[in-house]
Amino acid sequence: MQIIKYMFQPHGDERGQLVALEEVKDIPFHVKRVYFMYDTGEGVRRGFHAHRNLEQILVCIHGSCKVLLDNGHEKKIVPLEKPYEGLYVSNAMWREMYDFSSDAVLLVLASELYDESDYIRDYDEFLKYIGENND
Ligand code: T46
Repeated sequence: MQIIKYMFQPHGDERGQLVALEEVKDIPFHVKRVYFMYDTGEGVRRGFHAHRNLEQILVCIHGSCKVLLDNGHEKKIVPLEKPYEGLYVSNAMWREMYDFSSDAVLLVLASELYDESDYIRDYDEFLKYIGENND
């Protein structure tokens, strides 16, 4: 499984750092939705689902967390520790986010609007979906 991590360009000067993200140019899709999570309790794991039709970029803009990606054949753990790195998460990819530092803010740029029917929340159903669509 190939992990795609984008290293964004920080524009730094004596005032500090600034990262600008433009759809299509810095992000490989049109961004229809932005959300973020924070105040994530110790030991919490989130996610536990895949999407049928959604591309996302995850950026831990403060603090740190880990993301487990699972394509149904292989699992990889990706630490997110820098505000200028973005993890690309394709459709048909099971994801779990965990090991949030107490100050973590995880920003997500998404290619589609929120749609509960796009979620696959059952792992066996995910494996079936992979077998029918990706193999
Ligand atoms: C994903 C990972 C990385 C909304 O109303 N609109 C939204 O756009 C989102 C994302 C969520 N919600 C509501 C639905 C739930 O009542 O917020 C609540 C928490 O969402 P959820 O339990 O799905 O959160 P996570 O952290 O498990 O997953 C989220 C995204 O849902 C998911 O697409 O890839 O972050």
